[in-house]
This record gives sequence, structure tokens and C-alpha cells, in this order.
Amino acid sequence: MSFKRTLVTSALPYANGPVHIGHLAGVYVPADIYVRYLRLKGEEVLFVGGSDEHGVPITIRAKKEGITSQDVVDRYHSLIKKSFEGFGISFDVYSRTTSKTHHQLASDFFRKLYEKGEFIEKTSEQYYDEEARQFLADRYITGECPHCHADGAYGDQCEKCGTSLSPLDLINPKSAISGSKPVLRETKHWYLPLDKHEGWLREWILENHKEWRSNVYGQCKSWLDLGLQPRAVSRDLDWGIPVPVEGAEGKVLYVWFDAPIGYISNTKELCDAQPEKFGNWETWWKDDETRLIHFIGKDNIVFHCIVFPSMLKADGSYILPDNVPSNEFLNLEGDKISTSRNWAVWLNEYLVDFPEKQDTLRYVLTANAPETKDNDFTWRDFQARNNSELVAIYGNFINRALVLTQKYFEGVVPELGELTDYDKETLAEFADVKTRLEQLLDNFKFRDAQKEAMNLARIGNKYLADTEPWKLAKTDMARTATILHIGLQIAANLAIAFEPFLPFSSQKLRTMLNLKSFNWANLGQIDLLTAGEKLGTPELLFEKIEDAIIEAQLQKLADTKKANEVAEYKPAAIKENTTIDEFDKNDIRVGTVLECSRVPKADKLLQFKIDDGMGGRTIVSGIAQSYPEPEKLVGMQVCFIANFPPRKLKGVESQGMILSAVDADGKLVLIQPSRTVKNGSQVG
Ligand code: B3M
Ligand code: ZN
Repeated sequence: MSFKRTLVTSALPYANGPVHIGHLAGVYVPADIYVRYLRLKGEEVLFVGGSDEHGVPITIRAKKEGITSQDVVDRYHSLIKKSFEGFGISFDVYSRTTSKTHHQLASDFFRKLYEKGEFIEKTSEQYYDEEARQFLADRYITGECPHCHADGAYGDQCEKCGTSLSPLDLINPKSAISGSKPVLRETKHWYLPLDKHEGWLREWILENHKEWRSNVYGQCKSWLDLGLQPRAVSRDLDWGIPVPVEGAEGKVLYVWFDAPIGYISNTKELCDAQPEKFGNWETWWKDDETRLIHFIGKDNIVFHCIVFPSMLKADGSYILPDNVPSNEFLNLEGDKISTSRNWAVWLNEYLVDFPEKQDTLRYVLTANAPETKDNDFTWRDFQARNNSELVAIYGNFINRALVLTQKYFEGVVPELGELTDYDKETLAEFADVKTRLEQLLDNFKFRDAQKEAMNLARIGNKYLADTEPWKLAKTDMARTATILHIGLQIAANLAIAFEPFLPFSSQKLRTMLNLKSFNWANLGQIDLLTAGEKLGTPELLFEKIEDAIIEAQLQKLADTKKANEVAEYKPAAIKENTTIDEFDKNDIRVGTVLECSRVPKADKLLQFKIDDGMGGRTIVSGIAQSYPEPEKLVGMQVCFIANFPPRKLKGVESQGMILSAVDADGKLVLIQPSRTVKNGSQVG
């Protein structure tokens, strides 16, 4: 199938908080790279974004702050929009799901499916808050998670273990509005019978889209293999798009029903406003020659690969996505990014702390993109990549080429003379950068693609370092001219190659080079600049980031962590009274760790060899997740219960139990004597 145009969408962030580096790394930077690449190639492309302004969390936030839901979304929509602009995310449209166009379109969408008989109606029992006199949708209800038993799990998901839940799964449910114990009451809702769509979905994804990223394909496969169930597409709530059928008072469309329709509404809004420029919205959504690509994070896979396609198919007039490049999650300094715990680098704050350094963050997030597995952002890595890659390689090369041209040729592109073998080798090396980049970008491998672009900078940097034009200038001006001519051509190529990744720097470089023609087809050519042309004024492309700047960011995070620990830590209740005699029955001893390793096929267990002063013993302990580097425990003294009967754990006999305490963050910490004692000493 050949395509004429590409419609790129990126997930609509909830307008109930600012956006952070996880959003940028997971969705917006990759989508932007892809779109910029297609535009540079001269392809017809539309990039659609917007804010998701419905759903329960927004109403909860409004209640907490004593403002309206509309106030909440107004505040965050503009903050989010500004942050994206700040990072050069080049949307053609960034609108919102509270727009009139969207309300109309989503309402019509539902109505059409309703009239076609694509929904089933079901009455079921749902939780109702008698004090607040309302039904409790999704996040209005909290309780204990039936899987990990964490407190405060939501009616739709446990944030601790990530399991999707339904309100009825929660143990000891509580209303998030009044705190009261909810009761069950009957209510009617509309369901999309996903089970009816299973057949074609299986074939469409599992047979025809084997090329999708393995994380996406795998998640779809496991959903399909489990068997799909009808999904409710309405909620009892007063914030959202009213269900447009009779007898639906007090009910709105479920946020996950209306949000993806937002992609369509936002396209329509843009096209209706500028039809001469963007054409008819239906061409983008209903023409077989349009290729639809959704950029999303991994928690949105099922909605974009199964639910939304089923909605589109049920309507019957829409195209389906051709690919859904989804990223895994980005962690921050080893911990899960969390809005409620303020564990994030907020984009609006970054733009204040690092004005002019948008490209550095774009670069680092792509270099560490969580394309196939979760990845970690650390400030040290951010600094290192800035200083030793952007500054030391790319920036250094550009600076040398431009400053030397300024110095020896008054800023005019010098003549190309005869090429040496080394020149030819260098040029040959960068001749196929374009093909390699295309292959990677066409397959959504942005991380490797950026490496390839950086490799071009390395080639340039090495070329100048090896040929040393600053020395040659004393003896051979013609040769110096040739070298700098080649250097400048490589620089011009870099401006193109990096444009999708580092648009701000490319623009700057383009101005410094006075580069007029600028498109993807030029990449790999060495006549982008003509001898005799005057260049612009050289400036530093990137600047070094000093330690103090990074330390300030780390301090900010350390402060957050402390504040969270203090706020969240609740010591467990004291157990029933006991006696010294009871306690004395436990024989607690001190021993030194001789060996420590993981127990194969058990991700929680560590196997200790302990010098217990009595010939040694083996103890298996469930603390592997708190000590990812078990070998580092060797030599440490620990306390253990020595008189438990031996028992087998995963095939290893354990002769006792090692004592540990639970830290505020849930990690287990081994208990050790405050100074070394003899192995075998009794604790009491
Ligand atoms: N707002 C969830 C999220 O931000 C949701 C995405 C909607 S995409 C149509 O992760
Ligand atoms: Zn859980």
C-alpha cells in the first residue's frame, strides 16, 4: 500500500497538572522528530495534539482547590501548551477536548454508533455515595488493592503495582468525596462490545502488523489472548460530554471514549479554519491513502490499538492506525516519575532554569529514549552528555570550522582544491549517513538515528583534529582552504541531519552558515555551500554545564524526597504485648557475609553464605529487590535468627532468617551492629 500523506497524533495529556520529562521522552520528542523529518523530506504531514480535559482526576483537583473543573483545565491547558512550544514541539494544531468542535463531534460519534446498534445497554450495580448523593466513577473510589494490598488504590488502577482494576475489586472501598463507605446501586450504561470485534482485531494486529514494536504487539496479543470484554463508554459524572440519548441524564461519555476522538476534532478544527492550507479534515481521517500514526506511552496501548480502532471500525468510515509507536517509561534518578509525589522534572521549570537549553534536554531524552525498555534520567548523565557530546564533539567541531574560516578567510567559504586520499575517505564515510538515518527514522528508531547524526559530527571533529588546519595555515593556505571547505560542508550537513532532533541548534547553525537551501534531499551532498559565500557570525552552538548547576537540581530532588518521606511515613501499629521469655525463645546471632548472590529464577531472593562462628550456614532472604548488587554485601555483619527449622526456598535450604527493617520508601535495609562483634555473638 502506498501512502500520500501522514497524520501523526501524540497522546493528549490530561490537563490536571504540568507536563514533565517523562511525557517529553515518551511521546512528544519522538513524535516531533518524526514529523520534522517528514516535513524536511517535503512530505505531506499533519501533526495533531491537544489537551485531554475530561475525566475524574480533574474534578477531584477542582474540588480540592475549591475551583471549577473549567478553571483547572484552563490553567493547565495553557501551561502545557506553552511548555510544548518552549521545546519546539511543532504541532500543526494543539487544541482541547472542551472545545465546541470536540463536544459536537464526539457527541455525533456516539450518536451514530448508538443508532447503528453498536453498543449494548446494561444495568449493573455500582458504588454510590449516599452522603454526596452521587455515583462514584473510577477515581472517586479508593481502597486496598486486591493484588499488592497497598492502600489508596483507585477504582480504575492501583498506582503501586500498576494493575488495572474495577471499583468492585477494591477491598474496603471508600468514597474519595466524603470518605464514607459507599453502597451498591443500580445504574444503566452503554458498553462497546469489544468481544464482537475480537476476530478482525486479531487478524489486523496479530497477522497484518507484525512489524509493530514488540512491546506494543506483545501487549495487544496478551489482551487478545485473554479474551475481550464489553467496555462501558459512559459514566455517572457531571464533567464531560453528556451522553446524547434519551434517559441519560447525569451521564457523560467515558473520558477514554471522547479523548481519542479529540484527535479527529482537533484535525477538523484546524482544517475548517484553514481549508486552503490543510484541506478537508475527512481526507486526513477517511482516505485510504492517509497513513495514521499514534505516538503514545505504554499505559495507553490498549486504548489506541484495541478500543479506539474498534470505535473507528464500528463507525465504518474511518481509516485505522498504521503504526502505534509506544515507548516504555522514563524514570528519574532511579525512581518512578510521579505527579502526586512531585518526583519529576517539570518542563515549565526546566525552561526557567535552563533557558536556551531545550535542545540539550531533547538530545538527552532521545539518547536515553525508553524505546524498548524503561530507562532512567539522571542529572549527571544529562551533564555528561551535554559536556562531552554536544559541547566536546558537535559544538567543538562547528566552532573550529567557523572560527578558523573567520580567522584565515574573513568568514568567506574558501575554495575547494585537490582532494587527498584522506579527504576522500572522510567524504566516503559520510556519504551513506542519509540512507542509514532514513532506515532508522522510518522504523521509529530515534535513539539510534540520533547516534547516527552524532556520528557525522564525530567524523567532522576527527577530520579537523587529524588535518590540523591551524598548523597548516602557516605554510599552506591552499590546503587549509580545502580542509575548511570540507569542514564547512560537513557542518552544513549537520544542520540538516540534526534538524529533527535539535531544531533550535540547527536553526542557529543555519544562520551562522548562512545556509539557504535546506531540505532532506541535500543530506550527503558536499556542495551545500559555495566558495566565495559569506558566512554569518560564529557563536558557540552549545555551552558547558557546570557542576554547581547540576548539584542545585539534585538538591531540589533530595528536598522533594525528604518531604515525601516525612509526609508519607506511617509506622506500623504496635503488636500485642509479649514477654522477655517469649522473646528469649528466638536465638538471634551476628555473622559476617562471606558470599551473596541471587537465587536463580527467583527475583526476590538472595542466597547468603554466613560465617556464624560455628562452621557457617546458608540463609535465603527475600531482599533481592532492595539490594540490586548483592556482591557488595560481602564482608558486612548481619543479624539473623539462628534457631528456625531449616526450610527449602526455590531449591535452596535456608538455615535461619536475616533481620531487616523497612525504610520509608518500602525498601528493606539490613540490620547490622554499630561496631564489629565476634561472629556468633548473641543478640538480646
Ligand atoms: N490523557 C492518558 C495520559 O495522559 C490520556 C491520553 C489520551 S490520548 C487520546 O496518559
Ligand atoms: Zn496493587
